[in-house]
Amino acid sequence: MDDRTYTADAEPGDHVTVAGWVHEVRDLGGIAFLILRDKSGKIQVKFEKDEMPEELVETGLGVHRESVISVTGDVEEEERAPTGVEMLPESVDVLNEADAELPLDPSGKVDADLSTRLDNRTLDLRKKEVQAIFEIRAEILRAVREYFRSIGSTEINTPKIVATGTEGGTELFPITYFGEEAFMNQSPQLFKQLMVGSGLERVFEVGPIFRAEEHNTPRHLNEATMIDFESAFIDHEGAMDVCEGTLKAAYEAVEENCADELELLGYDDFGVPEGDFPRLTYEEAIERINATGELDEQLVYGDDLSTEAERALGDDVGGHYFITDWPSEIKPFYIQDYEDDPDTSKGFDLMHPRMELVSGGQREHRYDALVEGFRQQGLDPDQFDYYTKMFKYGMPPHSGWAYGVERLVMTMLGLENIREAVLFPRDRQRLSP
Ligand code: ATP
Ligand code: AMO
Repeated sequence: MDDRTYTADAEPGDHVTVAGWVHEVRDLGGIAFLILRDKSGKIQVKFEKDEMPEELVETGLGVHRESVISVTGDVEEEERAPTGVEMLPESVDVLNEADAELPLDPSGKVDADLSTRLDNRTLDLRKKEVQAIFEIRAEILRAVREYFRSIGSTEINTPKIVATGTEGGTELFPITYFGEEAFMNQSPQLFKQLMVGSGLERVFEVGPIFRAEEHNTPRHLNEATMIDFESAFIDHEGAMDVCEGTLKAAYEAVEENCADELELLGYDDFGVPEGDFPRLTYEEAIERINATGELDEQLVYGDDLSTEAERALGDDVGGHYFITDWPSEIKPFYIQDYEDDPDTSKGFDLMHPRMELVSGGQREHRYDALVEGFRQQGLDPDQFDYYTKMFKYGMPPHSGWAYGVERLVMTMLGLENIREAVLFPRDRQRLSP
């Protein structure tokens, strides 16, 4: 592809061209070192002022930090060099000189706040420990796709410009679509359900969702990535099995394939969650939360769980767990209720001790009950005709769920802020870069 050698592959005795960024220049007088950095690592380039052409030394040592250069020369063993080898340059090409003043120090010697880092994400991502987050994110998505394929699930892509919301009207971003009102999609929910009624039966999607969340929090984004799963002929218990399997597959892959990245992030005890995740009913969950005595006010049946309540329960359980059997009225119209207990739904959440990771459930597949569900939530079923009518032509019983990718990365790596798990986060204050 290209004829440069990665710094990590440069062996003593080789004659190579390496290319990358000027990490550091150290001038000790008669001798000077330039540290060149590329994706694979770093290499020391030695300049001996009395023995090398003046022009070469001037070019090599005059270049600003973070400039892009390529260096050609011999590689030699050198015990005192940081990596045990160094290069003796024959030529140095400055491919693009960087400004002398940088808005962010990629060597990490000078701390920067998150906002400065996000404003200069390109420079921020020159730090190995920041890169590590995105290598791990990529590995999670690879592993999850492999897991889905292993259980016979087909990857789909559904529209992101849509006519209706699904997860509550207030969080929609409206747009104009050739003079008509349209919205950015909040969730692939209705489309993935339509696909279980197609010949595909079992599907997944990794894609963006858009939500006009009112507040700035460390765990909400206005554009997030979701891993959605939906399958015909499984109930909510079966969906939880797949949900748990997906999480474990992601953790196992990271443990197996991202040792270097985990080390950079300071993990020496990264563990794959073990055992079956507890499945608490909503009723058990609120009893347990009340029993912790952590809340100022006791929860009563029907309350949604506040952040404090989630934390109290998370501390009490101490690992991942499901909350099942939510009151029907706090779950969306597409979740099915128990036949013998219509006030209780087959919806569930997967929780990490710090926050919610997944919502899911068994879906209402019976046309009449579905349309009634719309009415009960104050939605006009006619607006959703494109969706509901397919329930008249052979829609199987089905279940599914969705993970927020950034929350998965954040909780797996113990990140303080969800923005650290996205390249270019969108929040109330941030529309660029
Ligand atoms: P999702 O939005 O996907 O449902 P979530 O973690 O926000 O995930 P919710 O059930 O909506 O789950 O909210 C749980 C709690 O989190 C709420 O009771 C509230 O205390 C807090 N919370 C949710 N959204 C916000 C927000 N935008 N700003 C501040 N706090 C919020
Ligand atoms: P829900 O709205 O709970 O469910 O979203 C599923 C998961 O997506 C993540 N998530 C977010 N992450 C960051 N910022 C946000 N603003 C944000 N909103 C959601 C969370 C959450 O648990 N259609 C259902 C899923 C289903 O039933 O299949 C849905 O969208 O991790």
